[in-house]
Amino acid sequence: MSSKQRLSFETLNDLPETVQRPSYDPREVKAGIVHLGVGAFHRAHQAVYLDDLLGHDPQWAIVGASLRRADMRDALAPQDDLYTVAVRSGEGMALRVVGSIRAIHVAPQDPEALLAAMSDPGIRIVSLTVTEKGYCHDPATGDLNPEHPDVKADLADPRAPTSAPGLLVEALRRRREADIVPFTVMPCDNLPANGPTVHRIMAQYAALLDDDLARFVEHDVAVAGTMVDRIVPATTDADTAEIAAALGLEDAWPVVTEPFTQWVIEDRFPTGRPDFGAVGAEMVADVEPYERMKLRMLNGSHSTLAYLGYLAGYETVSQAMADKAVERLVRTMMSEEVMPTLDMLGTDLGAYRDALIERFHNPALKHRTWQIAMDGSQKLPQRLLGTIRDRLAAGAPIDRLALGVAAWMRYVTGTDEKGEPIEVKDPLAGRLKAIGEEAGRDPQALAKAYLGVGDVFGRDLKDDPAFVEPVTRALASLLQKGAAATAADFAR
Ligand code: CS2
Repeated sequence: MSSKQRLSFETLNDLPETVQRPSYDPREVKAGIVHLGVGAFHRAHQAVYLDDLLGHDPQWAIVGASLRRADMRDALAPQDDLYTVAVRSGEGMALRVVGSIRAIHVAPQDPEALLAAMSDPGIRIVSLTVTEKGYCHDPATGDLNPEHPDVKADLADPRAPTSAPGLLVEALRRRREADIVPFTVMPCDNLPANGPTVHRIMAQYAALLDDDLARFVEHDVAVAGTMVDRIVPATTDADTAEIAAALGLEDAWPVVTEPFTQWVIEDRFPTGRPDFGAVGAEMVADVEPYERMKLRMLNGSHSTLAYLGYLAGYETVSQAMADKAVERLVRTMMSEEVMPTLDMLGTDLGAYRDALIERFHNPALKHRTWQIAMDGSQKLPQRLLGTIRDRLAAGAPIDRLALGVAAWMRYVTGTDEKGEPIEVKDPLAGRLKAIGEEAGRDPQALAKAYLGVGDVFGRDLKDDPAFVEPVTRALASLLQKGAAATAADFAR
């Protein structure tokens, strides 16, 4: 770092006038929420809504936790947990310093401190962004995976858990024992039906410990599902340097995002909640239609763009979108294959699609295809396969969706079109690579081998010719012609 001063309580007043800063005194607020998974997404999304909220209600500050690494805590602690959100668009960069996160725990270093925070009567919500794989479930069924190594470790030592289900259930058990009302759990990850899914995973975990605890988790704990949306690429060193120059202060880990933000929350908080509606969140009785729309339209397109785009040699989403064939492919996939599966009364899906296309084009966001390609085995079911199942049930074609699936298969073989290795990040990466090596480059054999991965495809799809044939055709084209030419063919 250079000799510039660090962002902190002390230096808040030195910021340029153009930088928005907390409208409240971050030293005076009270914690009401524990958040598991203080990554870039949480800091650019929920923490920003709460930063707005603290201006009129100081009892909802966030105590954050990292479930694996200490790097976020180490970066933010010397700056009083303040950090910058940089909103990038064609119009430039708008900066804002956020103060809603008031502490960060590192679970593996001190699980007791985190559990104590979660058991504090002042905490009424525990929210999560731990990514799809953080829930330790089987992505095809949505059930807890009792064989998951973190789950096994927590079951062996349930009072000192480190997994998300383990921490939630242990904290709820402690509250119950101490006669403190349970917190409401609020998952903010891109899981299908994230409320019911997380509730089920917690109850299944609890059932492996004690039936009575499982009944309590099932009946006396509320889980509020949410739909969250904001594109937040990983911060680069160039971003950090540019932001420091604009602030006149060092910020070790700012976040970069787009202007758009959306948060839809199921209104199910029996023990109290902030007035989320006052700061722009939408409170609804049933969040599932919103989640389905967002997962299938935005994230389904994103994953397709990630695999096809990466294979075609595009480093970022906006570069892939600048290829007219790719843009057309994504647009027609949404219009013809995804939108007919959605039942969104009162929402103009065409306008939603057009807005997504515009967001994907944002040239100021360097959102790497490789970043979105991560953890595909955990993402595919809710992003593409649910849509595909609905289309198959309706006897409707799925060619473009099948191309998305085939592009994932081609990607996880671990070798790109030039024969260079791809750094595949996925909990199943090793297995997926081995499958690719064993099956070779015959499209039929390769598709068949990948379709046998039950954690992703379940048991129903691999024997359905209406699914297997288009996937195999698309994979054959990817292997023979490459991603760019295949996208052009499928865009027609
Ligand atoms: C992306 C999402 O990385 C990914 O898988 O598809 O993080 C996406 O940017 C967000 O869901 C947007 O709300």
